[in-house]
Amino acid sequence: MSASEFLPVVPRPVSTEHPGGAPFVLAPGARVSVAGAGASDVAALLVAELASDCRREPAVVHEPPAYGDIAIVIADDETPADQSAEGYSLAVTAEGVRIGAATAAGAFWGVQTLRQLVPVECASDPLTIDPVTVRDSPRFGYRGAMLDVARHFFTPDEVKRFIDAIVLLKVNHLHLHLTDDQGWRIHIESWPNLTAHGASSGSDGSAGGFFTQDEFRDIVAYAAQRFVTIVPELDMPGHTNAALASYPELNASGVAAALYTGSDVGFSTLLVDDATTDRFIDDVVREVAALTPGPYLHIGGDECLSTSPEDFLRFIAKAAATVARHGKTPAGWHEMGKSAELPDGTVGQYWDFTTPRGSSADETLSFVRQGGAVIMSPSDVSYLDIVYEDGDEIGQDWADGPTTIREAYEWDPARIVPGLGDAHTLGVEAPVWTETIATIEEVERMVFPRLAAVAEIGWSPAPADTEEIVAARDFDEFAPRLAALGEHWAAAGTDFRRVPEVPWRESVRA
Ligand code: TNX
Repeated sequence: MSASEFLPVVPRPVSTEHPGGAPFVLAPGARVSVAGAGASDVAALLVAELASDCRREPAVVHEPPAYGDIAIVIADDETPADQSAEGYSLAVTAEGVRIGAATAAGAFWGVQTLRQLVPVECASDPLTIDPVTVRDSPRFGYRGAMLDVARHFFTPDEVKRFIDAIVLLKVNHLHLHLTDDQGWRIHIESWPNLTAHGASSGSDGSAGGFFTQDEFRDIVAYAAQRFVTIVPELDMPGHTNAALASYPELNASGVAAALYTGSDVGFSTLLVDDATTDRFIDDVVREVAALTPGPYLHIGGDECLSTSPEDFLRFIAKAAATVARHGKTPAGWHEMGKSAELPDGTVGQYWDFTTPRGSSADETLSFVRQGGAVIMSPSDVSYLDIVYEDGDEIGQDWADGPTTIREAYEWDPARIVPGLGDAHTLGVEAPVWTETIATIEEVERMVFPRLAAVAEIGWSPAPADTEEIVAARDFDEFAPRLAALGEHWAAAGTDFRRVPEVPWRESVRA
């Protein structure tokens, strides 16, 4: 590949051709020509980006493109060869830019590729793009990030800012960890003290906070406009101290627990086979299911060190059935696979290491045996709260930390749990837990650039089938593309860690 063929795009597209010739120039008077259902909404998002980044606001027209226009075409005959619902094509020539897709989502991902090709100096310099043809579609339908709003709370505006940043990487699911020992963050009409009291605390004595149901609906709608599905998590039966602090009747002692602001895990549990607890689960699941148009409702199930093994099995079978009864597909951390009574299709989320320990692999395959699928979040490479370097002030190191950008890149979801192939893998997700992370800027410095690595693993084709995963993914090829992305992050005001392995451009070095 010659330097002129370098395409500074993350995730790396499936195929790229460089026909050569004169570049595309976005001239004054250029328009965005739209055709097909949903194209004008996608065009509006593109125009908003061009307006804020480049101070150009092309008109959106429902007419065939003229010379120099940007066309967005959504039509059945744009379906990619692999039939992917999210695929797109992008052609840049002197005559114009054309994004073609069978769905609005595909067109939106094509727009994200285009945004990365627009020079960051577009506000002052001519906006030119070298000719290129891209054909692209994702390896996995589920490319996720998880934000823990329970330990430290993040406001709706901060969550939207996070959504804006993840879509540039074609991440299409945002898992919100809404409840934990330190706080309950979603208002529940039938159990109002969960937020009146249980939202008033946070890690390290932080202020807490919660989403009203209207605010949550607004986040869901904002995400949906950007083709992101919100996956709400109500973690149970462990990680429930905030609920236990809000309602004495949920406690074995009949006395409300104290609010908790530390970082221990595994000390709290809901009661099992208890009528009040059953009513509680039914109510919170019903209300959150009603706020959630997406298919999944995550019920946690991790680190239940204070629940007996027998109680855990009974609890999980009942809680997962409750989710299914309210019309959602249950999802949970891989420990939930201990249960052989999961509703058909229950999704498991693997969070053990890239080399499985104990029974984690078998618990993960249990979801497949029960008709479900798996999301891969190996904690030693995809946990974004793990420190980058020894001595970092923010972050944890329990998951074989530090986790460098290279480690976040050099793994593959099909090579972790023996017997789990792509067919039963929904995709990948990178979580950011926030015990030590107090502000959205700190979140961004932990998330970026490592989320770009996980997003590429979720989108781009699997590496060639070699034994040596390190050889199969070429970090040296990835790093210059990250450097280009760094300029876009800096221009967009997204913070990121200037890790030493990436040749960041002079202009973005902090
Ligand atoms: C483990 S991963 C947890 C979280 C912590 C995280 C800290 C998982 C399912 N549970 O409760 O916040 O480690 O890195």
